[in-house]
Amino acid sequence: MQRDAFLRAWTVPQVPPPGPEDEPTAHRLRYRSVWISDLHLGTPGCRADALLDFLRHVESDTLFLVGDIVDGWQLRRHWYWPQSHNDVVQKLLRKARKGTRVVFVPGNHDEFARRYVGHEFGGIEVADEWVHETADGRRLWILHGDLFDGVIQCAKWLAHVGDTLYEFTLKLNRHLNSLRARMGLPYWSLSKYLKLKVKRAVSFIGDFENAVAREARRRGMHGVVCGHIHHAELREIDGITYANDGDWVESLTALVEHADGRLEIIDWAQQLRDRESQAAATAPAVAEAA
Ligand SMILES: [Mn+2]
Repeated sequence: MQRDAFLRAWTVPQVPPPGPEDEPTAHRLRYRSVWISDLHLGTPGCRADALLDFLRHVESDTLFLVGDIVDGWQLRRHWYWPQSHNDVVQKLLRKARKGTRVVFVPGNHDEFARRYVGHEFGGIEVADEWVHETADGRRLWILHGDLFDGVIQCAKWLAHVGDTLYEFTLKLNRHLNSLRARMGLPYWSLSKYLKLKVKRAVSFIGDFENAVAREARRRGMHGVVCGHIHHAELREIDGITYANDGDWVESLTALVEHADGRLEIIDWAQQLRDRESQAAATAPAVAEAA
């Protein structure tokens, strides 16, 4: 035994070996439960690389896949399945094999999986919905959430582009109305019309959240966890905990339960940005040392 090597092991910060991805890393996070949904594997929109990074860093006793995991709708129209999407599936199966309880609650885009409710494949349990008890004894109803869609969903996209679109329509409105004036037509506000649409889309999110929370209360739950609307949220609605784990197309978010039952939304896009800026900050120091 080299004494120097022994001492170094205690005094020099340990850098994890650049081994296989599944080796423990320095940034490993551990939670009691993790909820992710709306991965939309099988579509170019899925941020599989960020998701893989998340799955490599985050461990949990239970992992809930809250629907729209594989996008069967888009795959039927157009086959898109790159290696990274395969890696995500492999990673999920591996977690199930290594002792994580993985529960899959199908959504509308992977409704084909609803046929397998009550079964399991590769250690992943499939269920229509689920009731999870937190470490502090709260009962959470888990579902994808598509059952609560209103008819105004078609206007949903407007909520995302709202502001930019609004500025643009103001401009367009001016041109349109000078044209209308020349044609002898009365003033008509395009921006007002669209703003109403955007407002309706924003209220769709609110309506959805209220409807889900109301149903959770009716079922005697303390809270509800869902996905579907790609809008991460964690708040109280009339005494019911409403939690939405977001998505892995735009927001790159997950919901986690800490060991004491506390819930939190994890923003992995922010994680990645932090790590990037950290790497940029330490890069010159490394160069100096070399
Ligand atoms: Mn959905």
